[in-house]
Amino acid sequence: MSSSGAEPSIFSRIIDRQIPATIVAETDRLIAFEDIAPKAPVHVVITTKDPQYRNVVELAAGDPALLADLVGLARQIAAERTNGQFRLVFNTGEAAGQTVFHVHAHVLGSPTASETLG
Ligand code: DGP
Repeated sequence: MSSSGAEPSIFSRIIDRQIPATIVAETDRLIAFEDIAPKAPVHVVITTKDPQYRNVVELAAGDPALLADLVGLARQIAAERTNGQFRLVFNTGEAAGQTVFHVHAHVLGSPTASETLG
C-alpha cells in the first residue's frame, strides 16, 4: 500500500511480481529493474521494497542507511553495465518529472567509453 492508503504503486506491483519487469538486481530491501522507457543505453531503476517513502528527501530523513545502500547498489550496477561513469537521478516532485511516488533512482549510463550523456 502507498502511504496514502491508495492503490499500490506500479513499482509495488513489480516487486510483488504482479507485472513483469527485467529485474537486474535484488536485495532484501531494494530491487533494480530496466526502465520501460529507457533514456540512455543503460537505464535501470532502483527502488525500495518498502513503499512508505515517496521521494529521496523522505528516504534520507527516514532511513539514511537504506539510501546509502541504494547508492551502493547503483555503483555496483554501473560497474557491471556502464563504462564506470553514470548519472544517478532522483526526480523529486511532479514538476521535476516524478511520475511514480515510491522513492526510486534512475541509473543512466553507457557501456561504451566514447558515449557522452546529455
Ligand atoms: P519518474 O518519472 O522519476 O517517476 O520515473 C518513473 C520511471 O518508471 C519512468 O522512467 C518509467 C518507469 N516505469 C513506469 N512504469 C513502469 C513499468 O511498468 N515497468 C518498468 N520497467 N518501468 C516503468
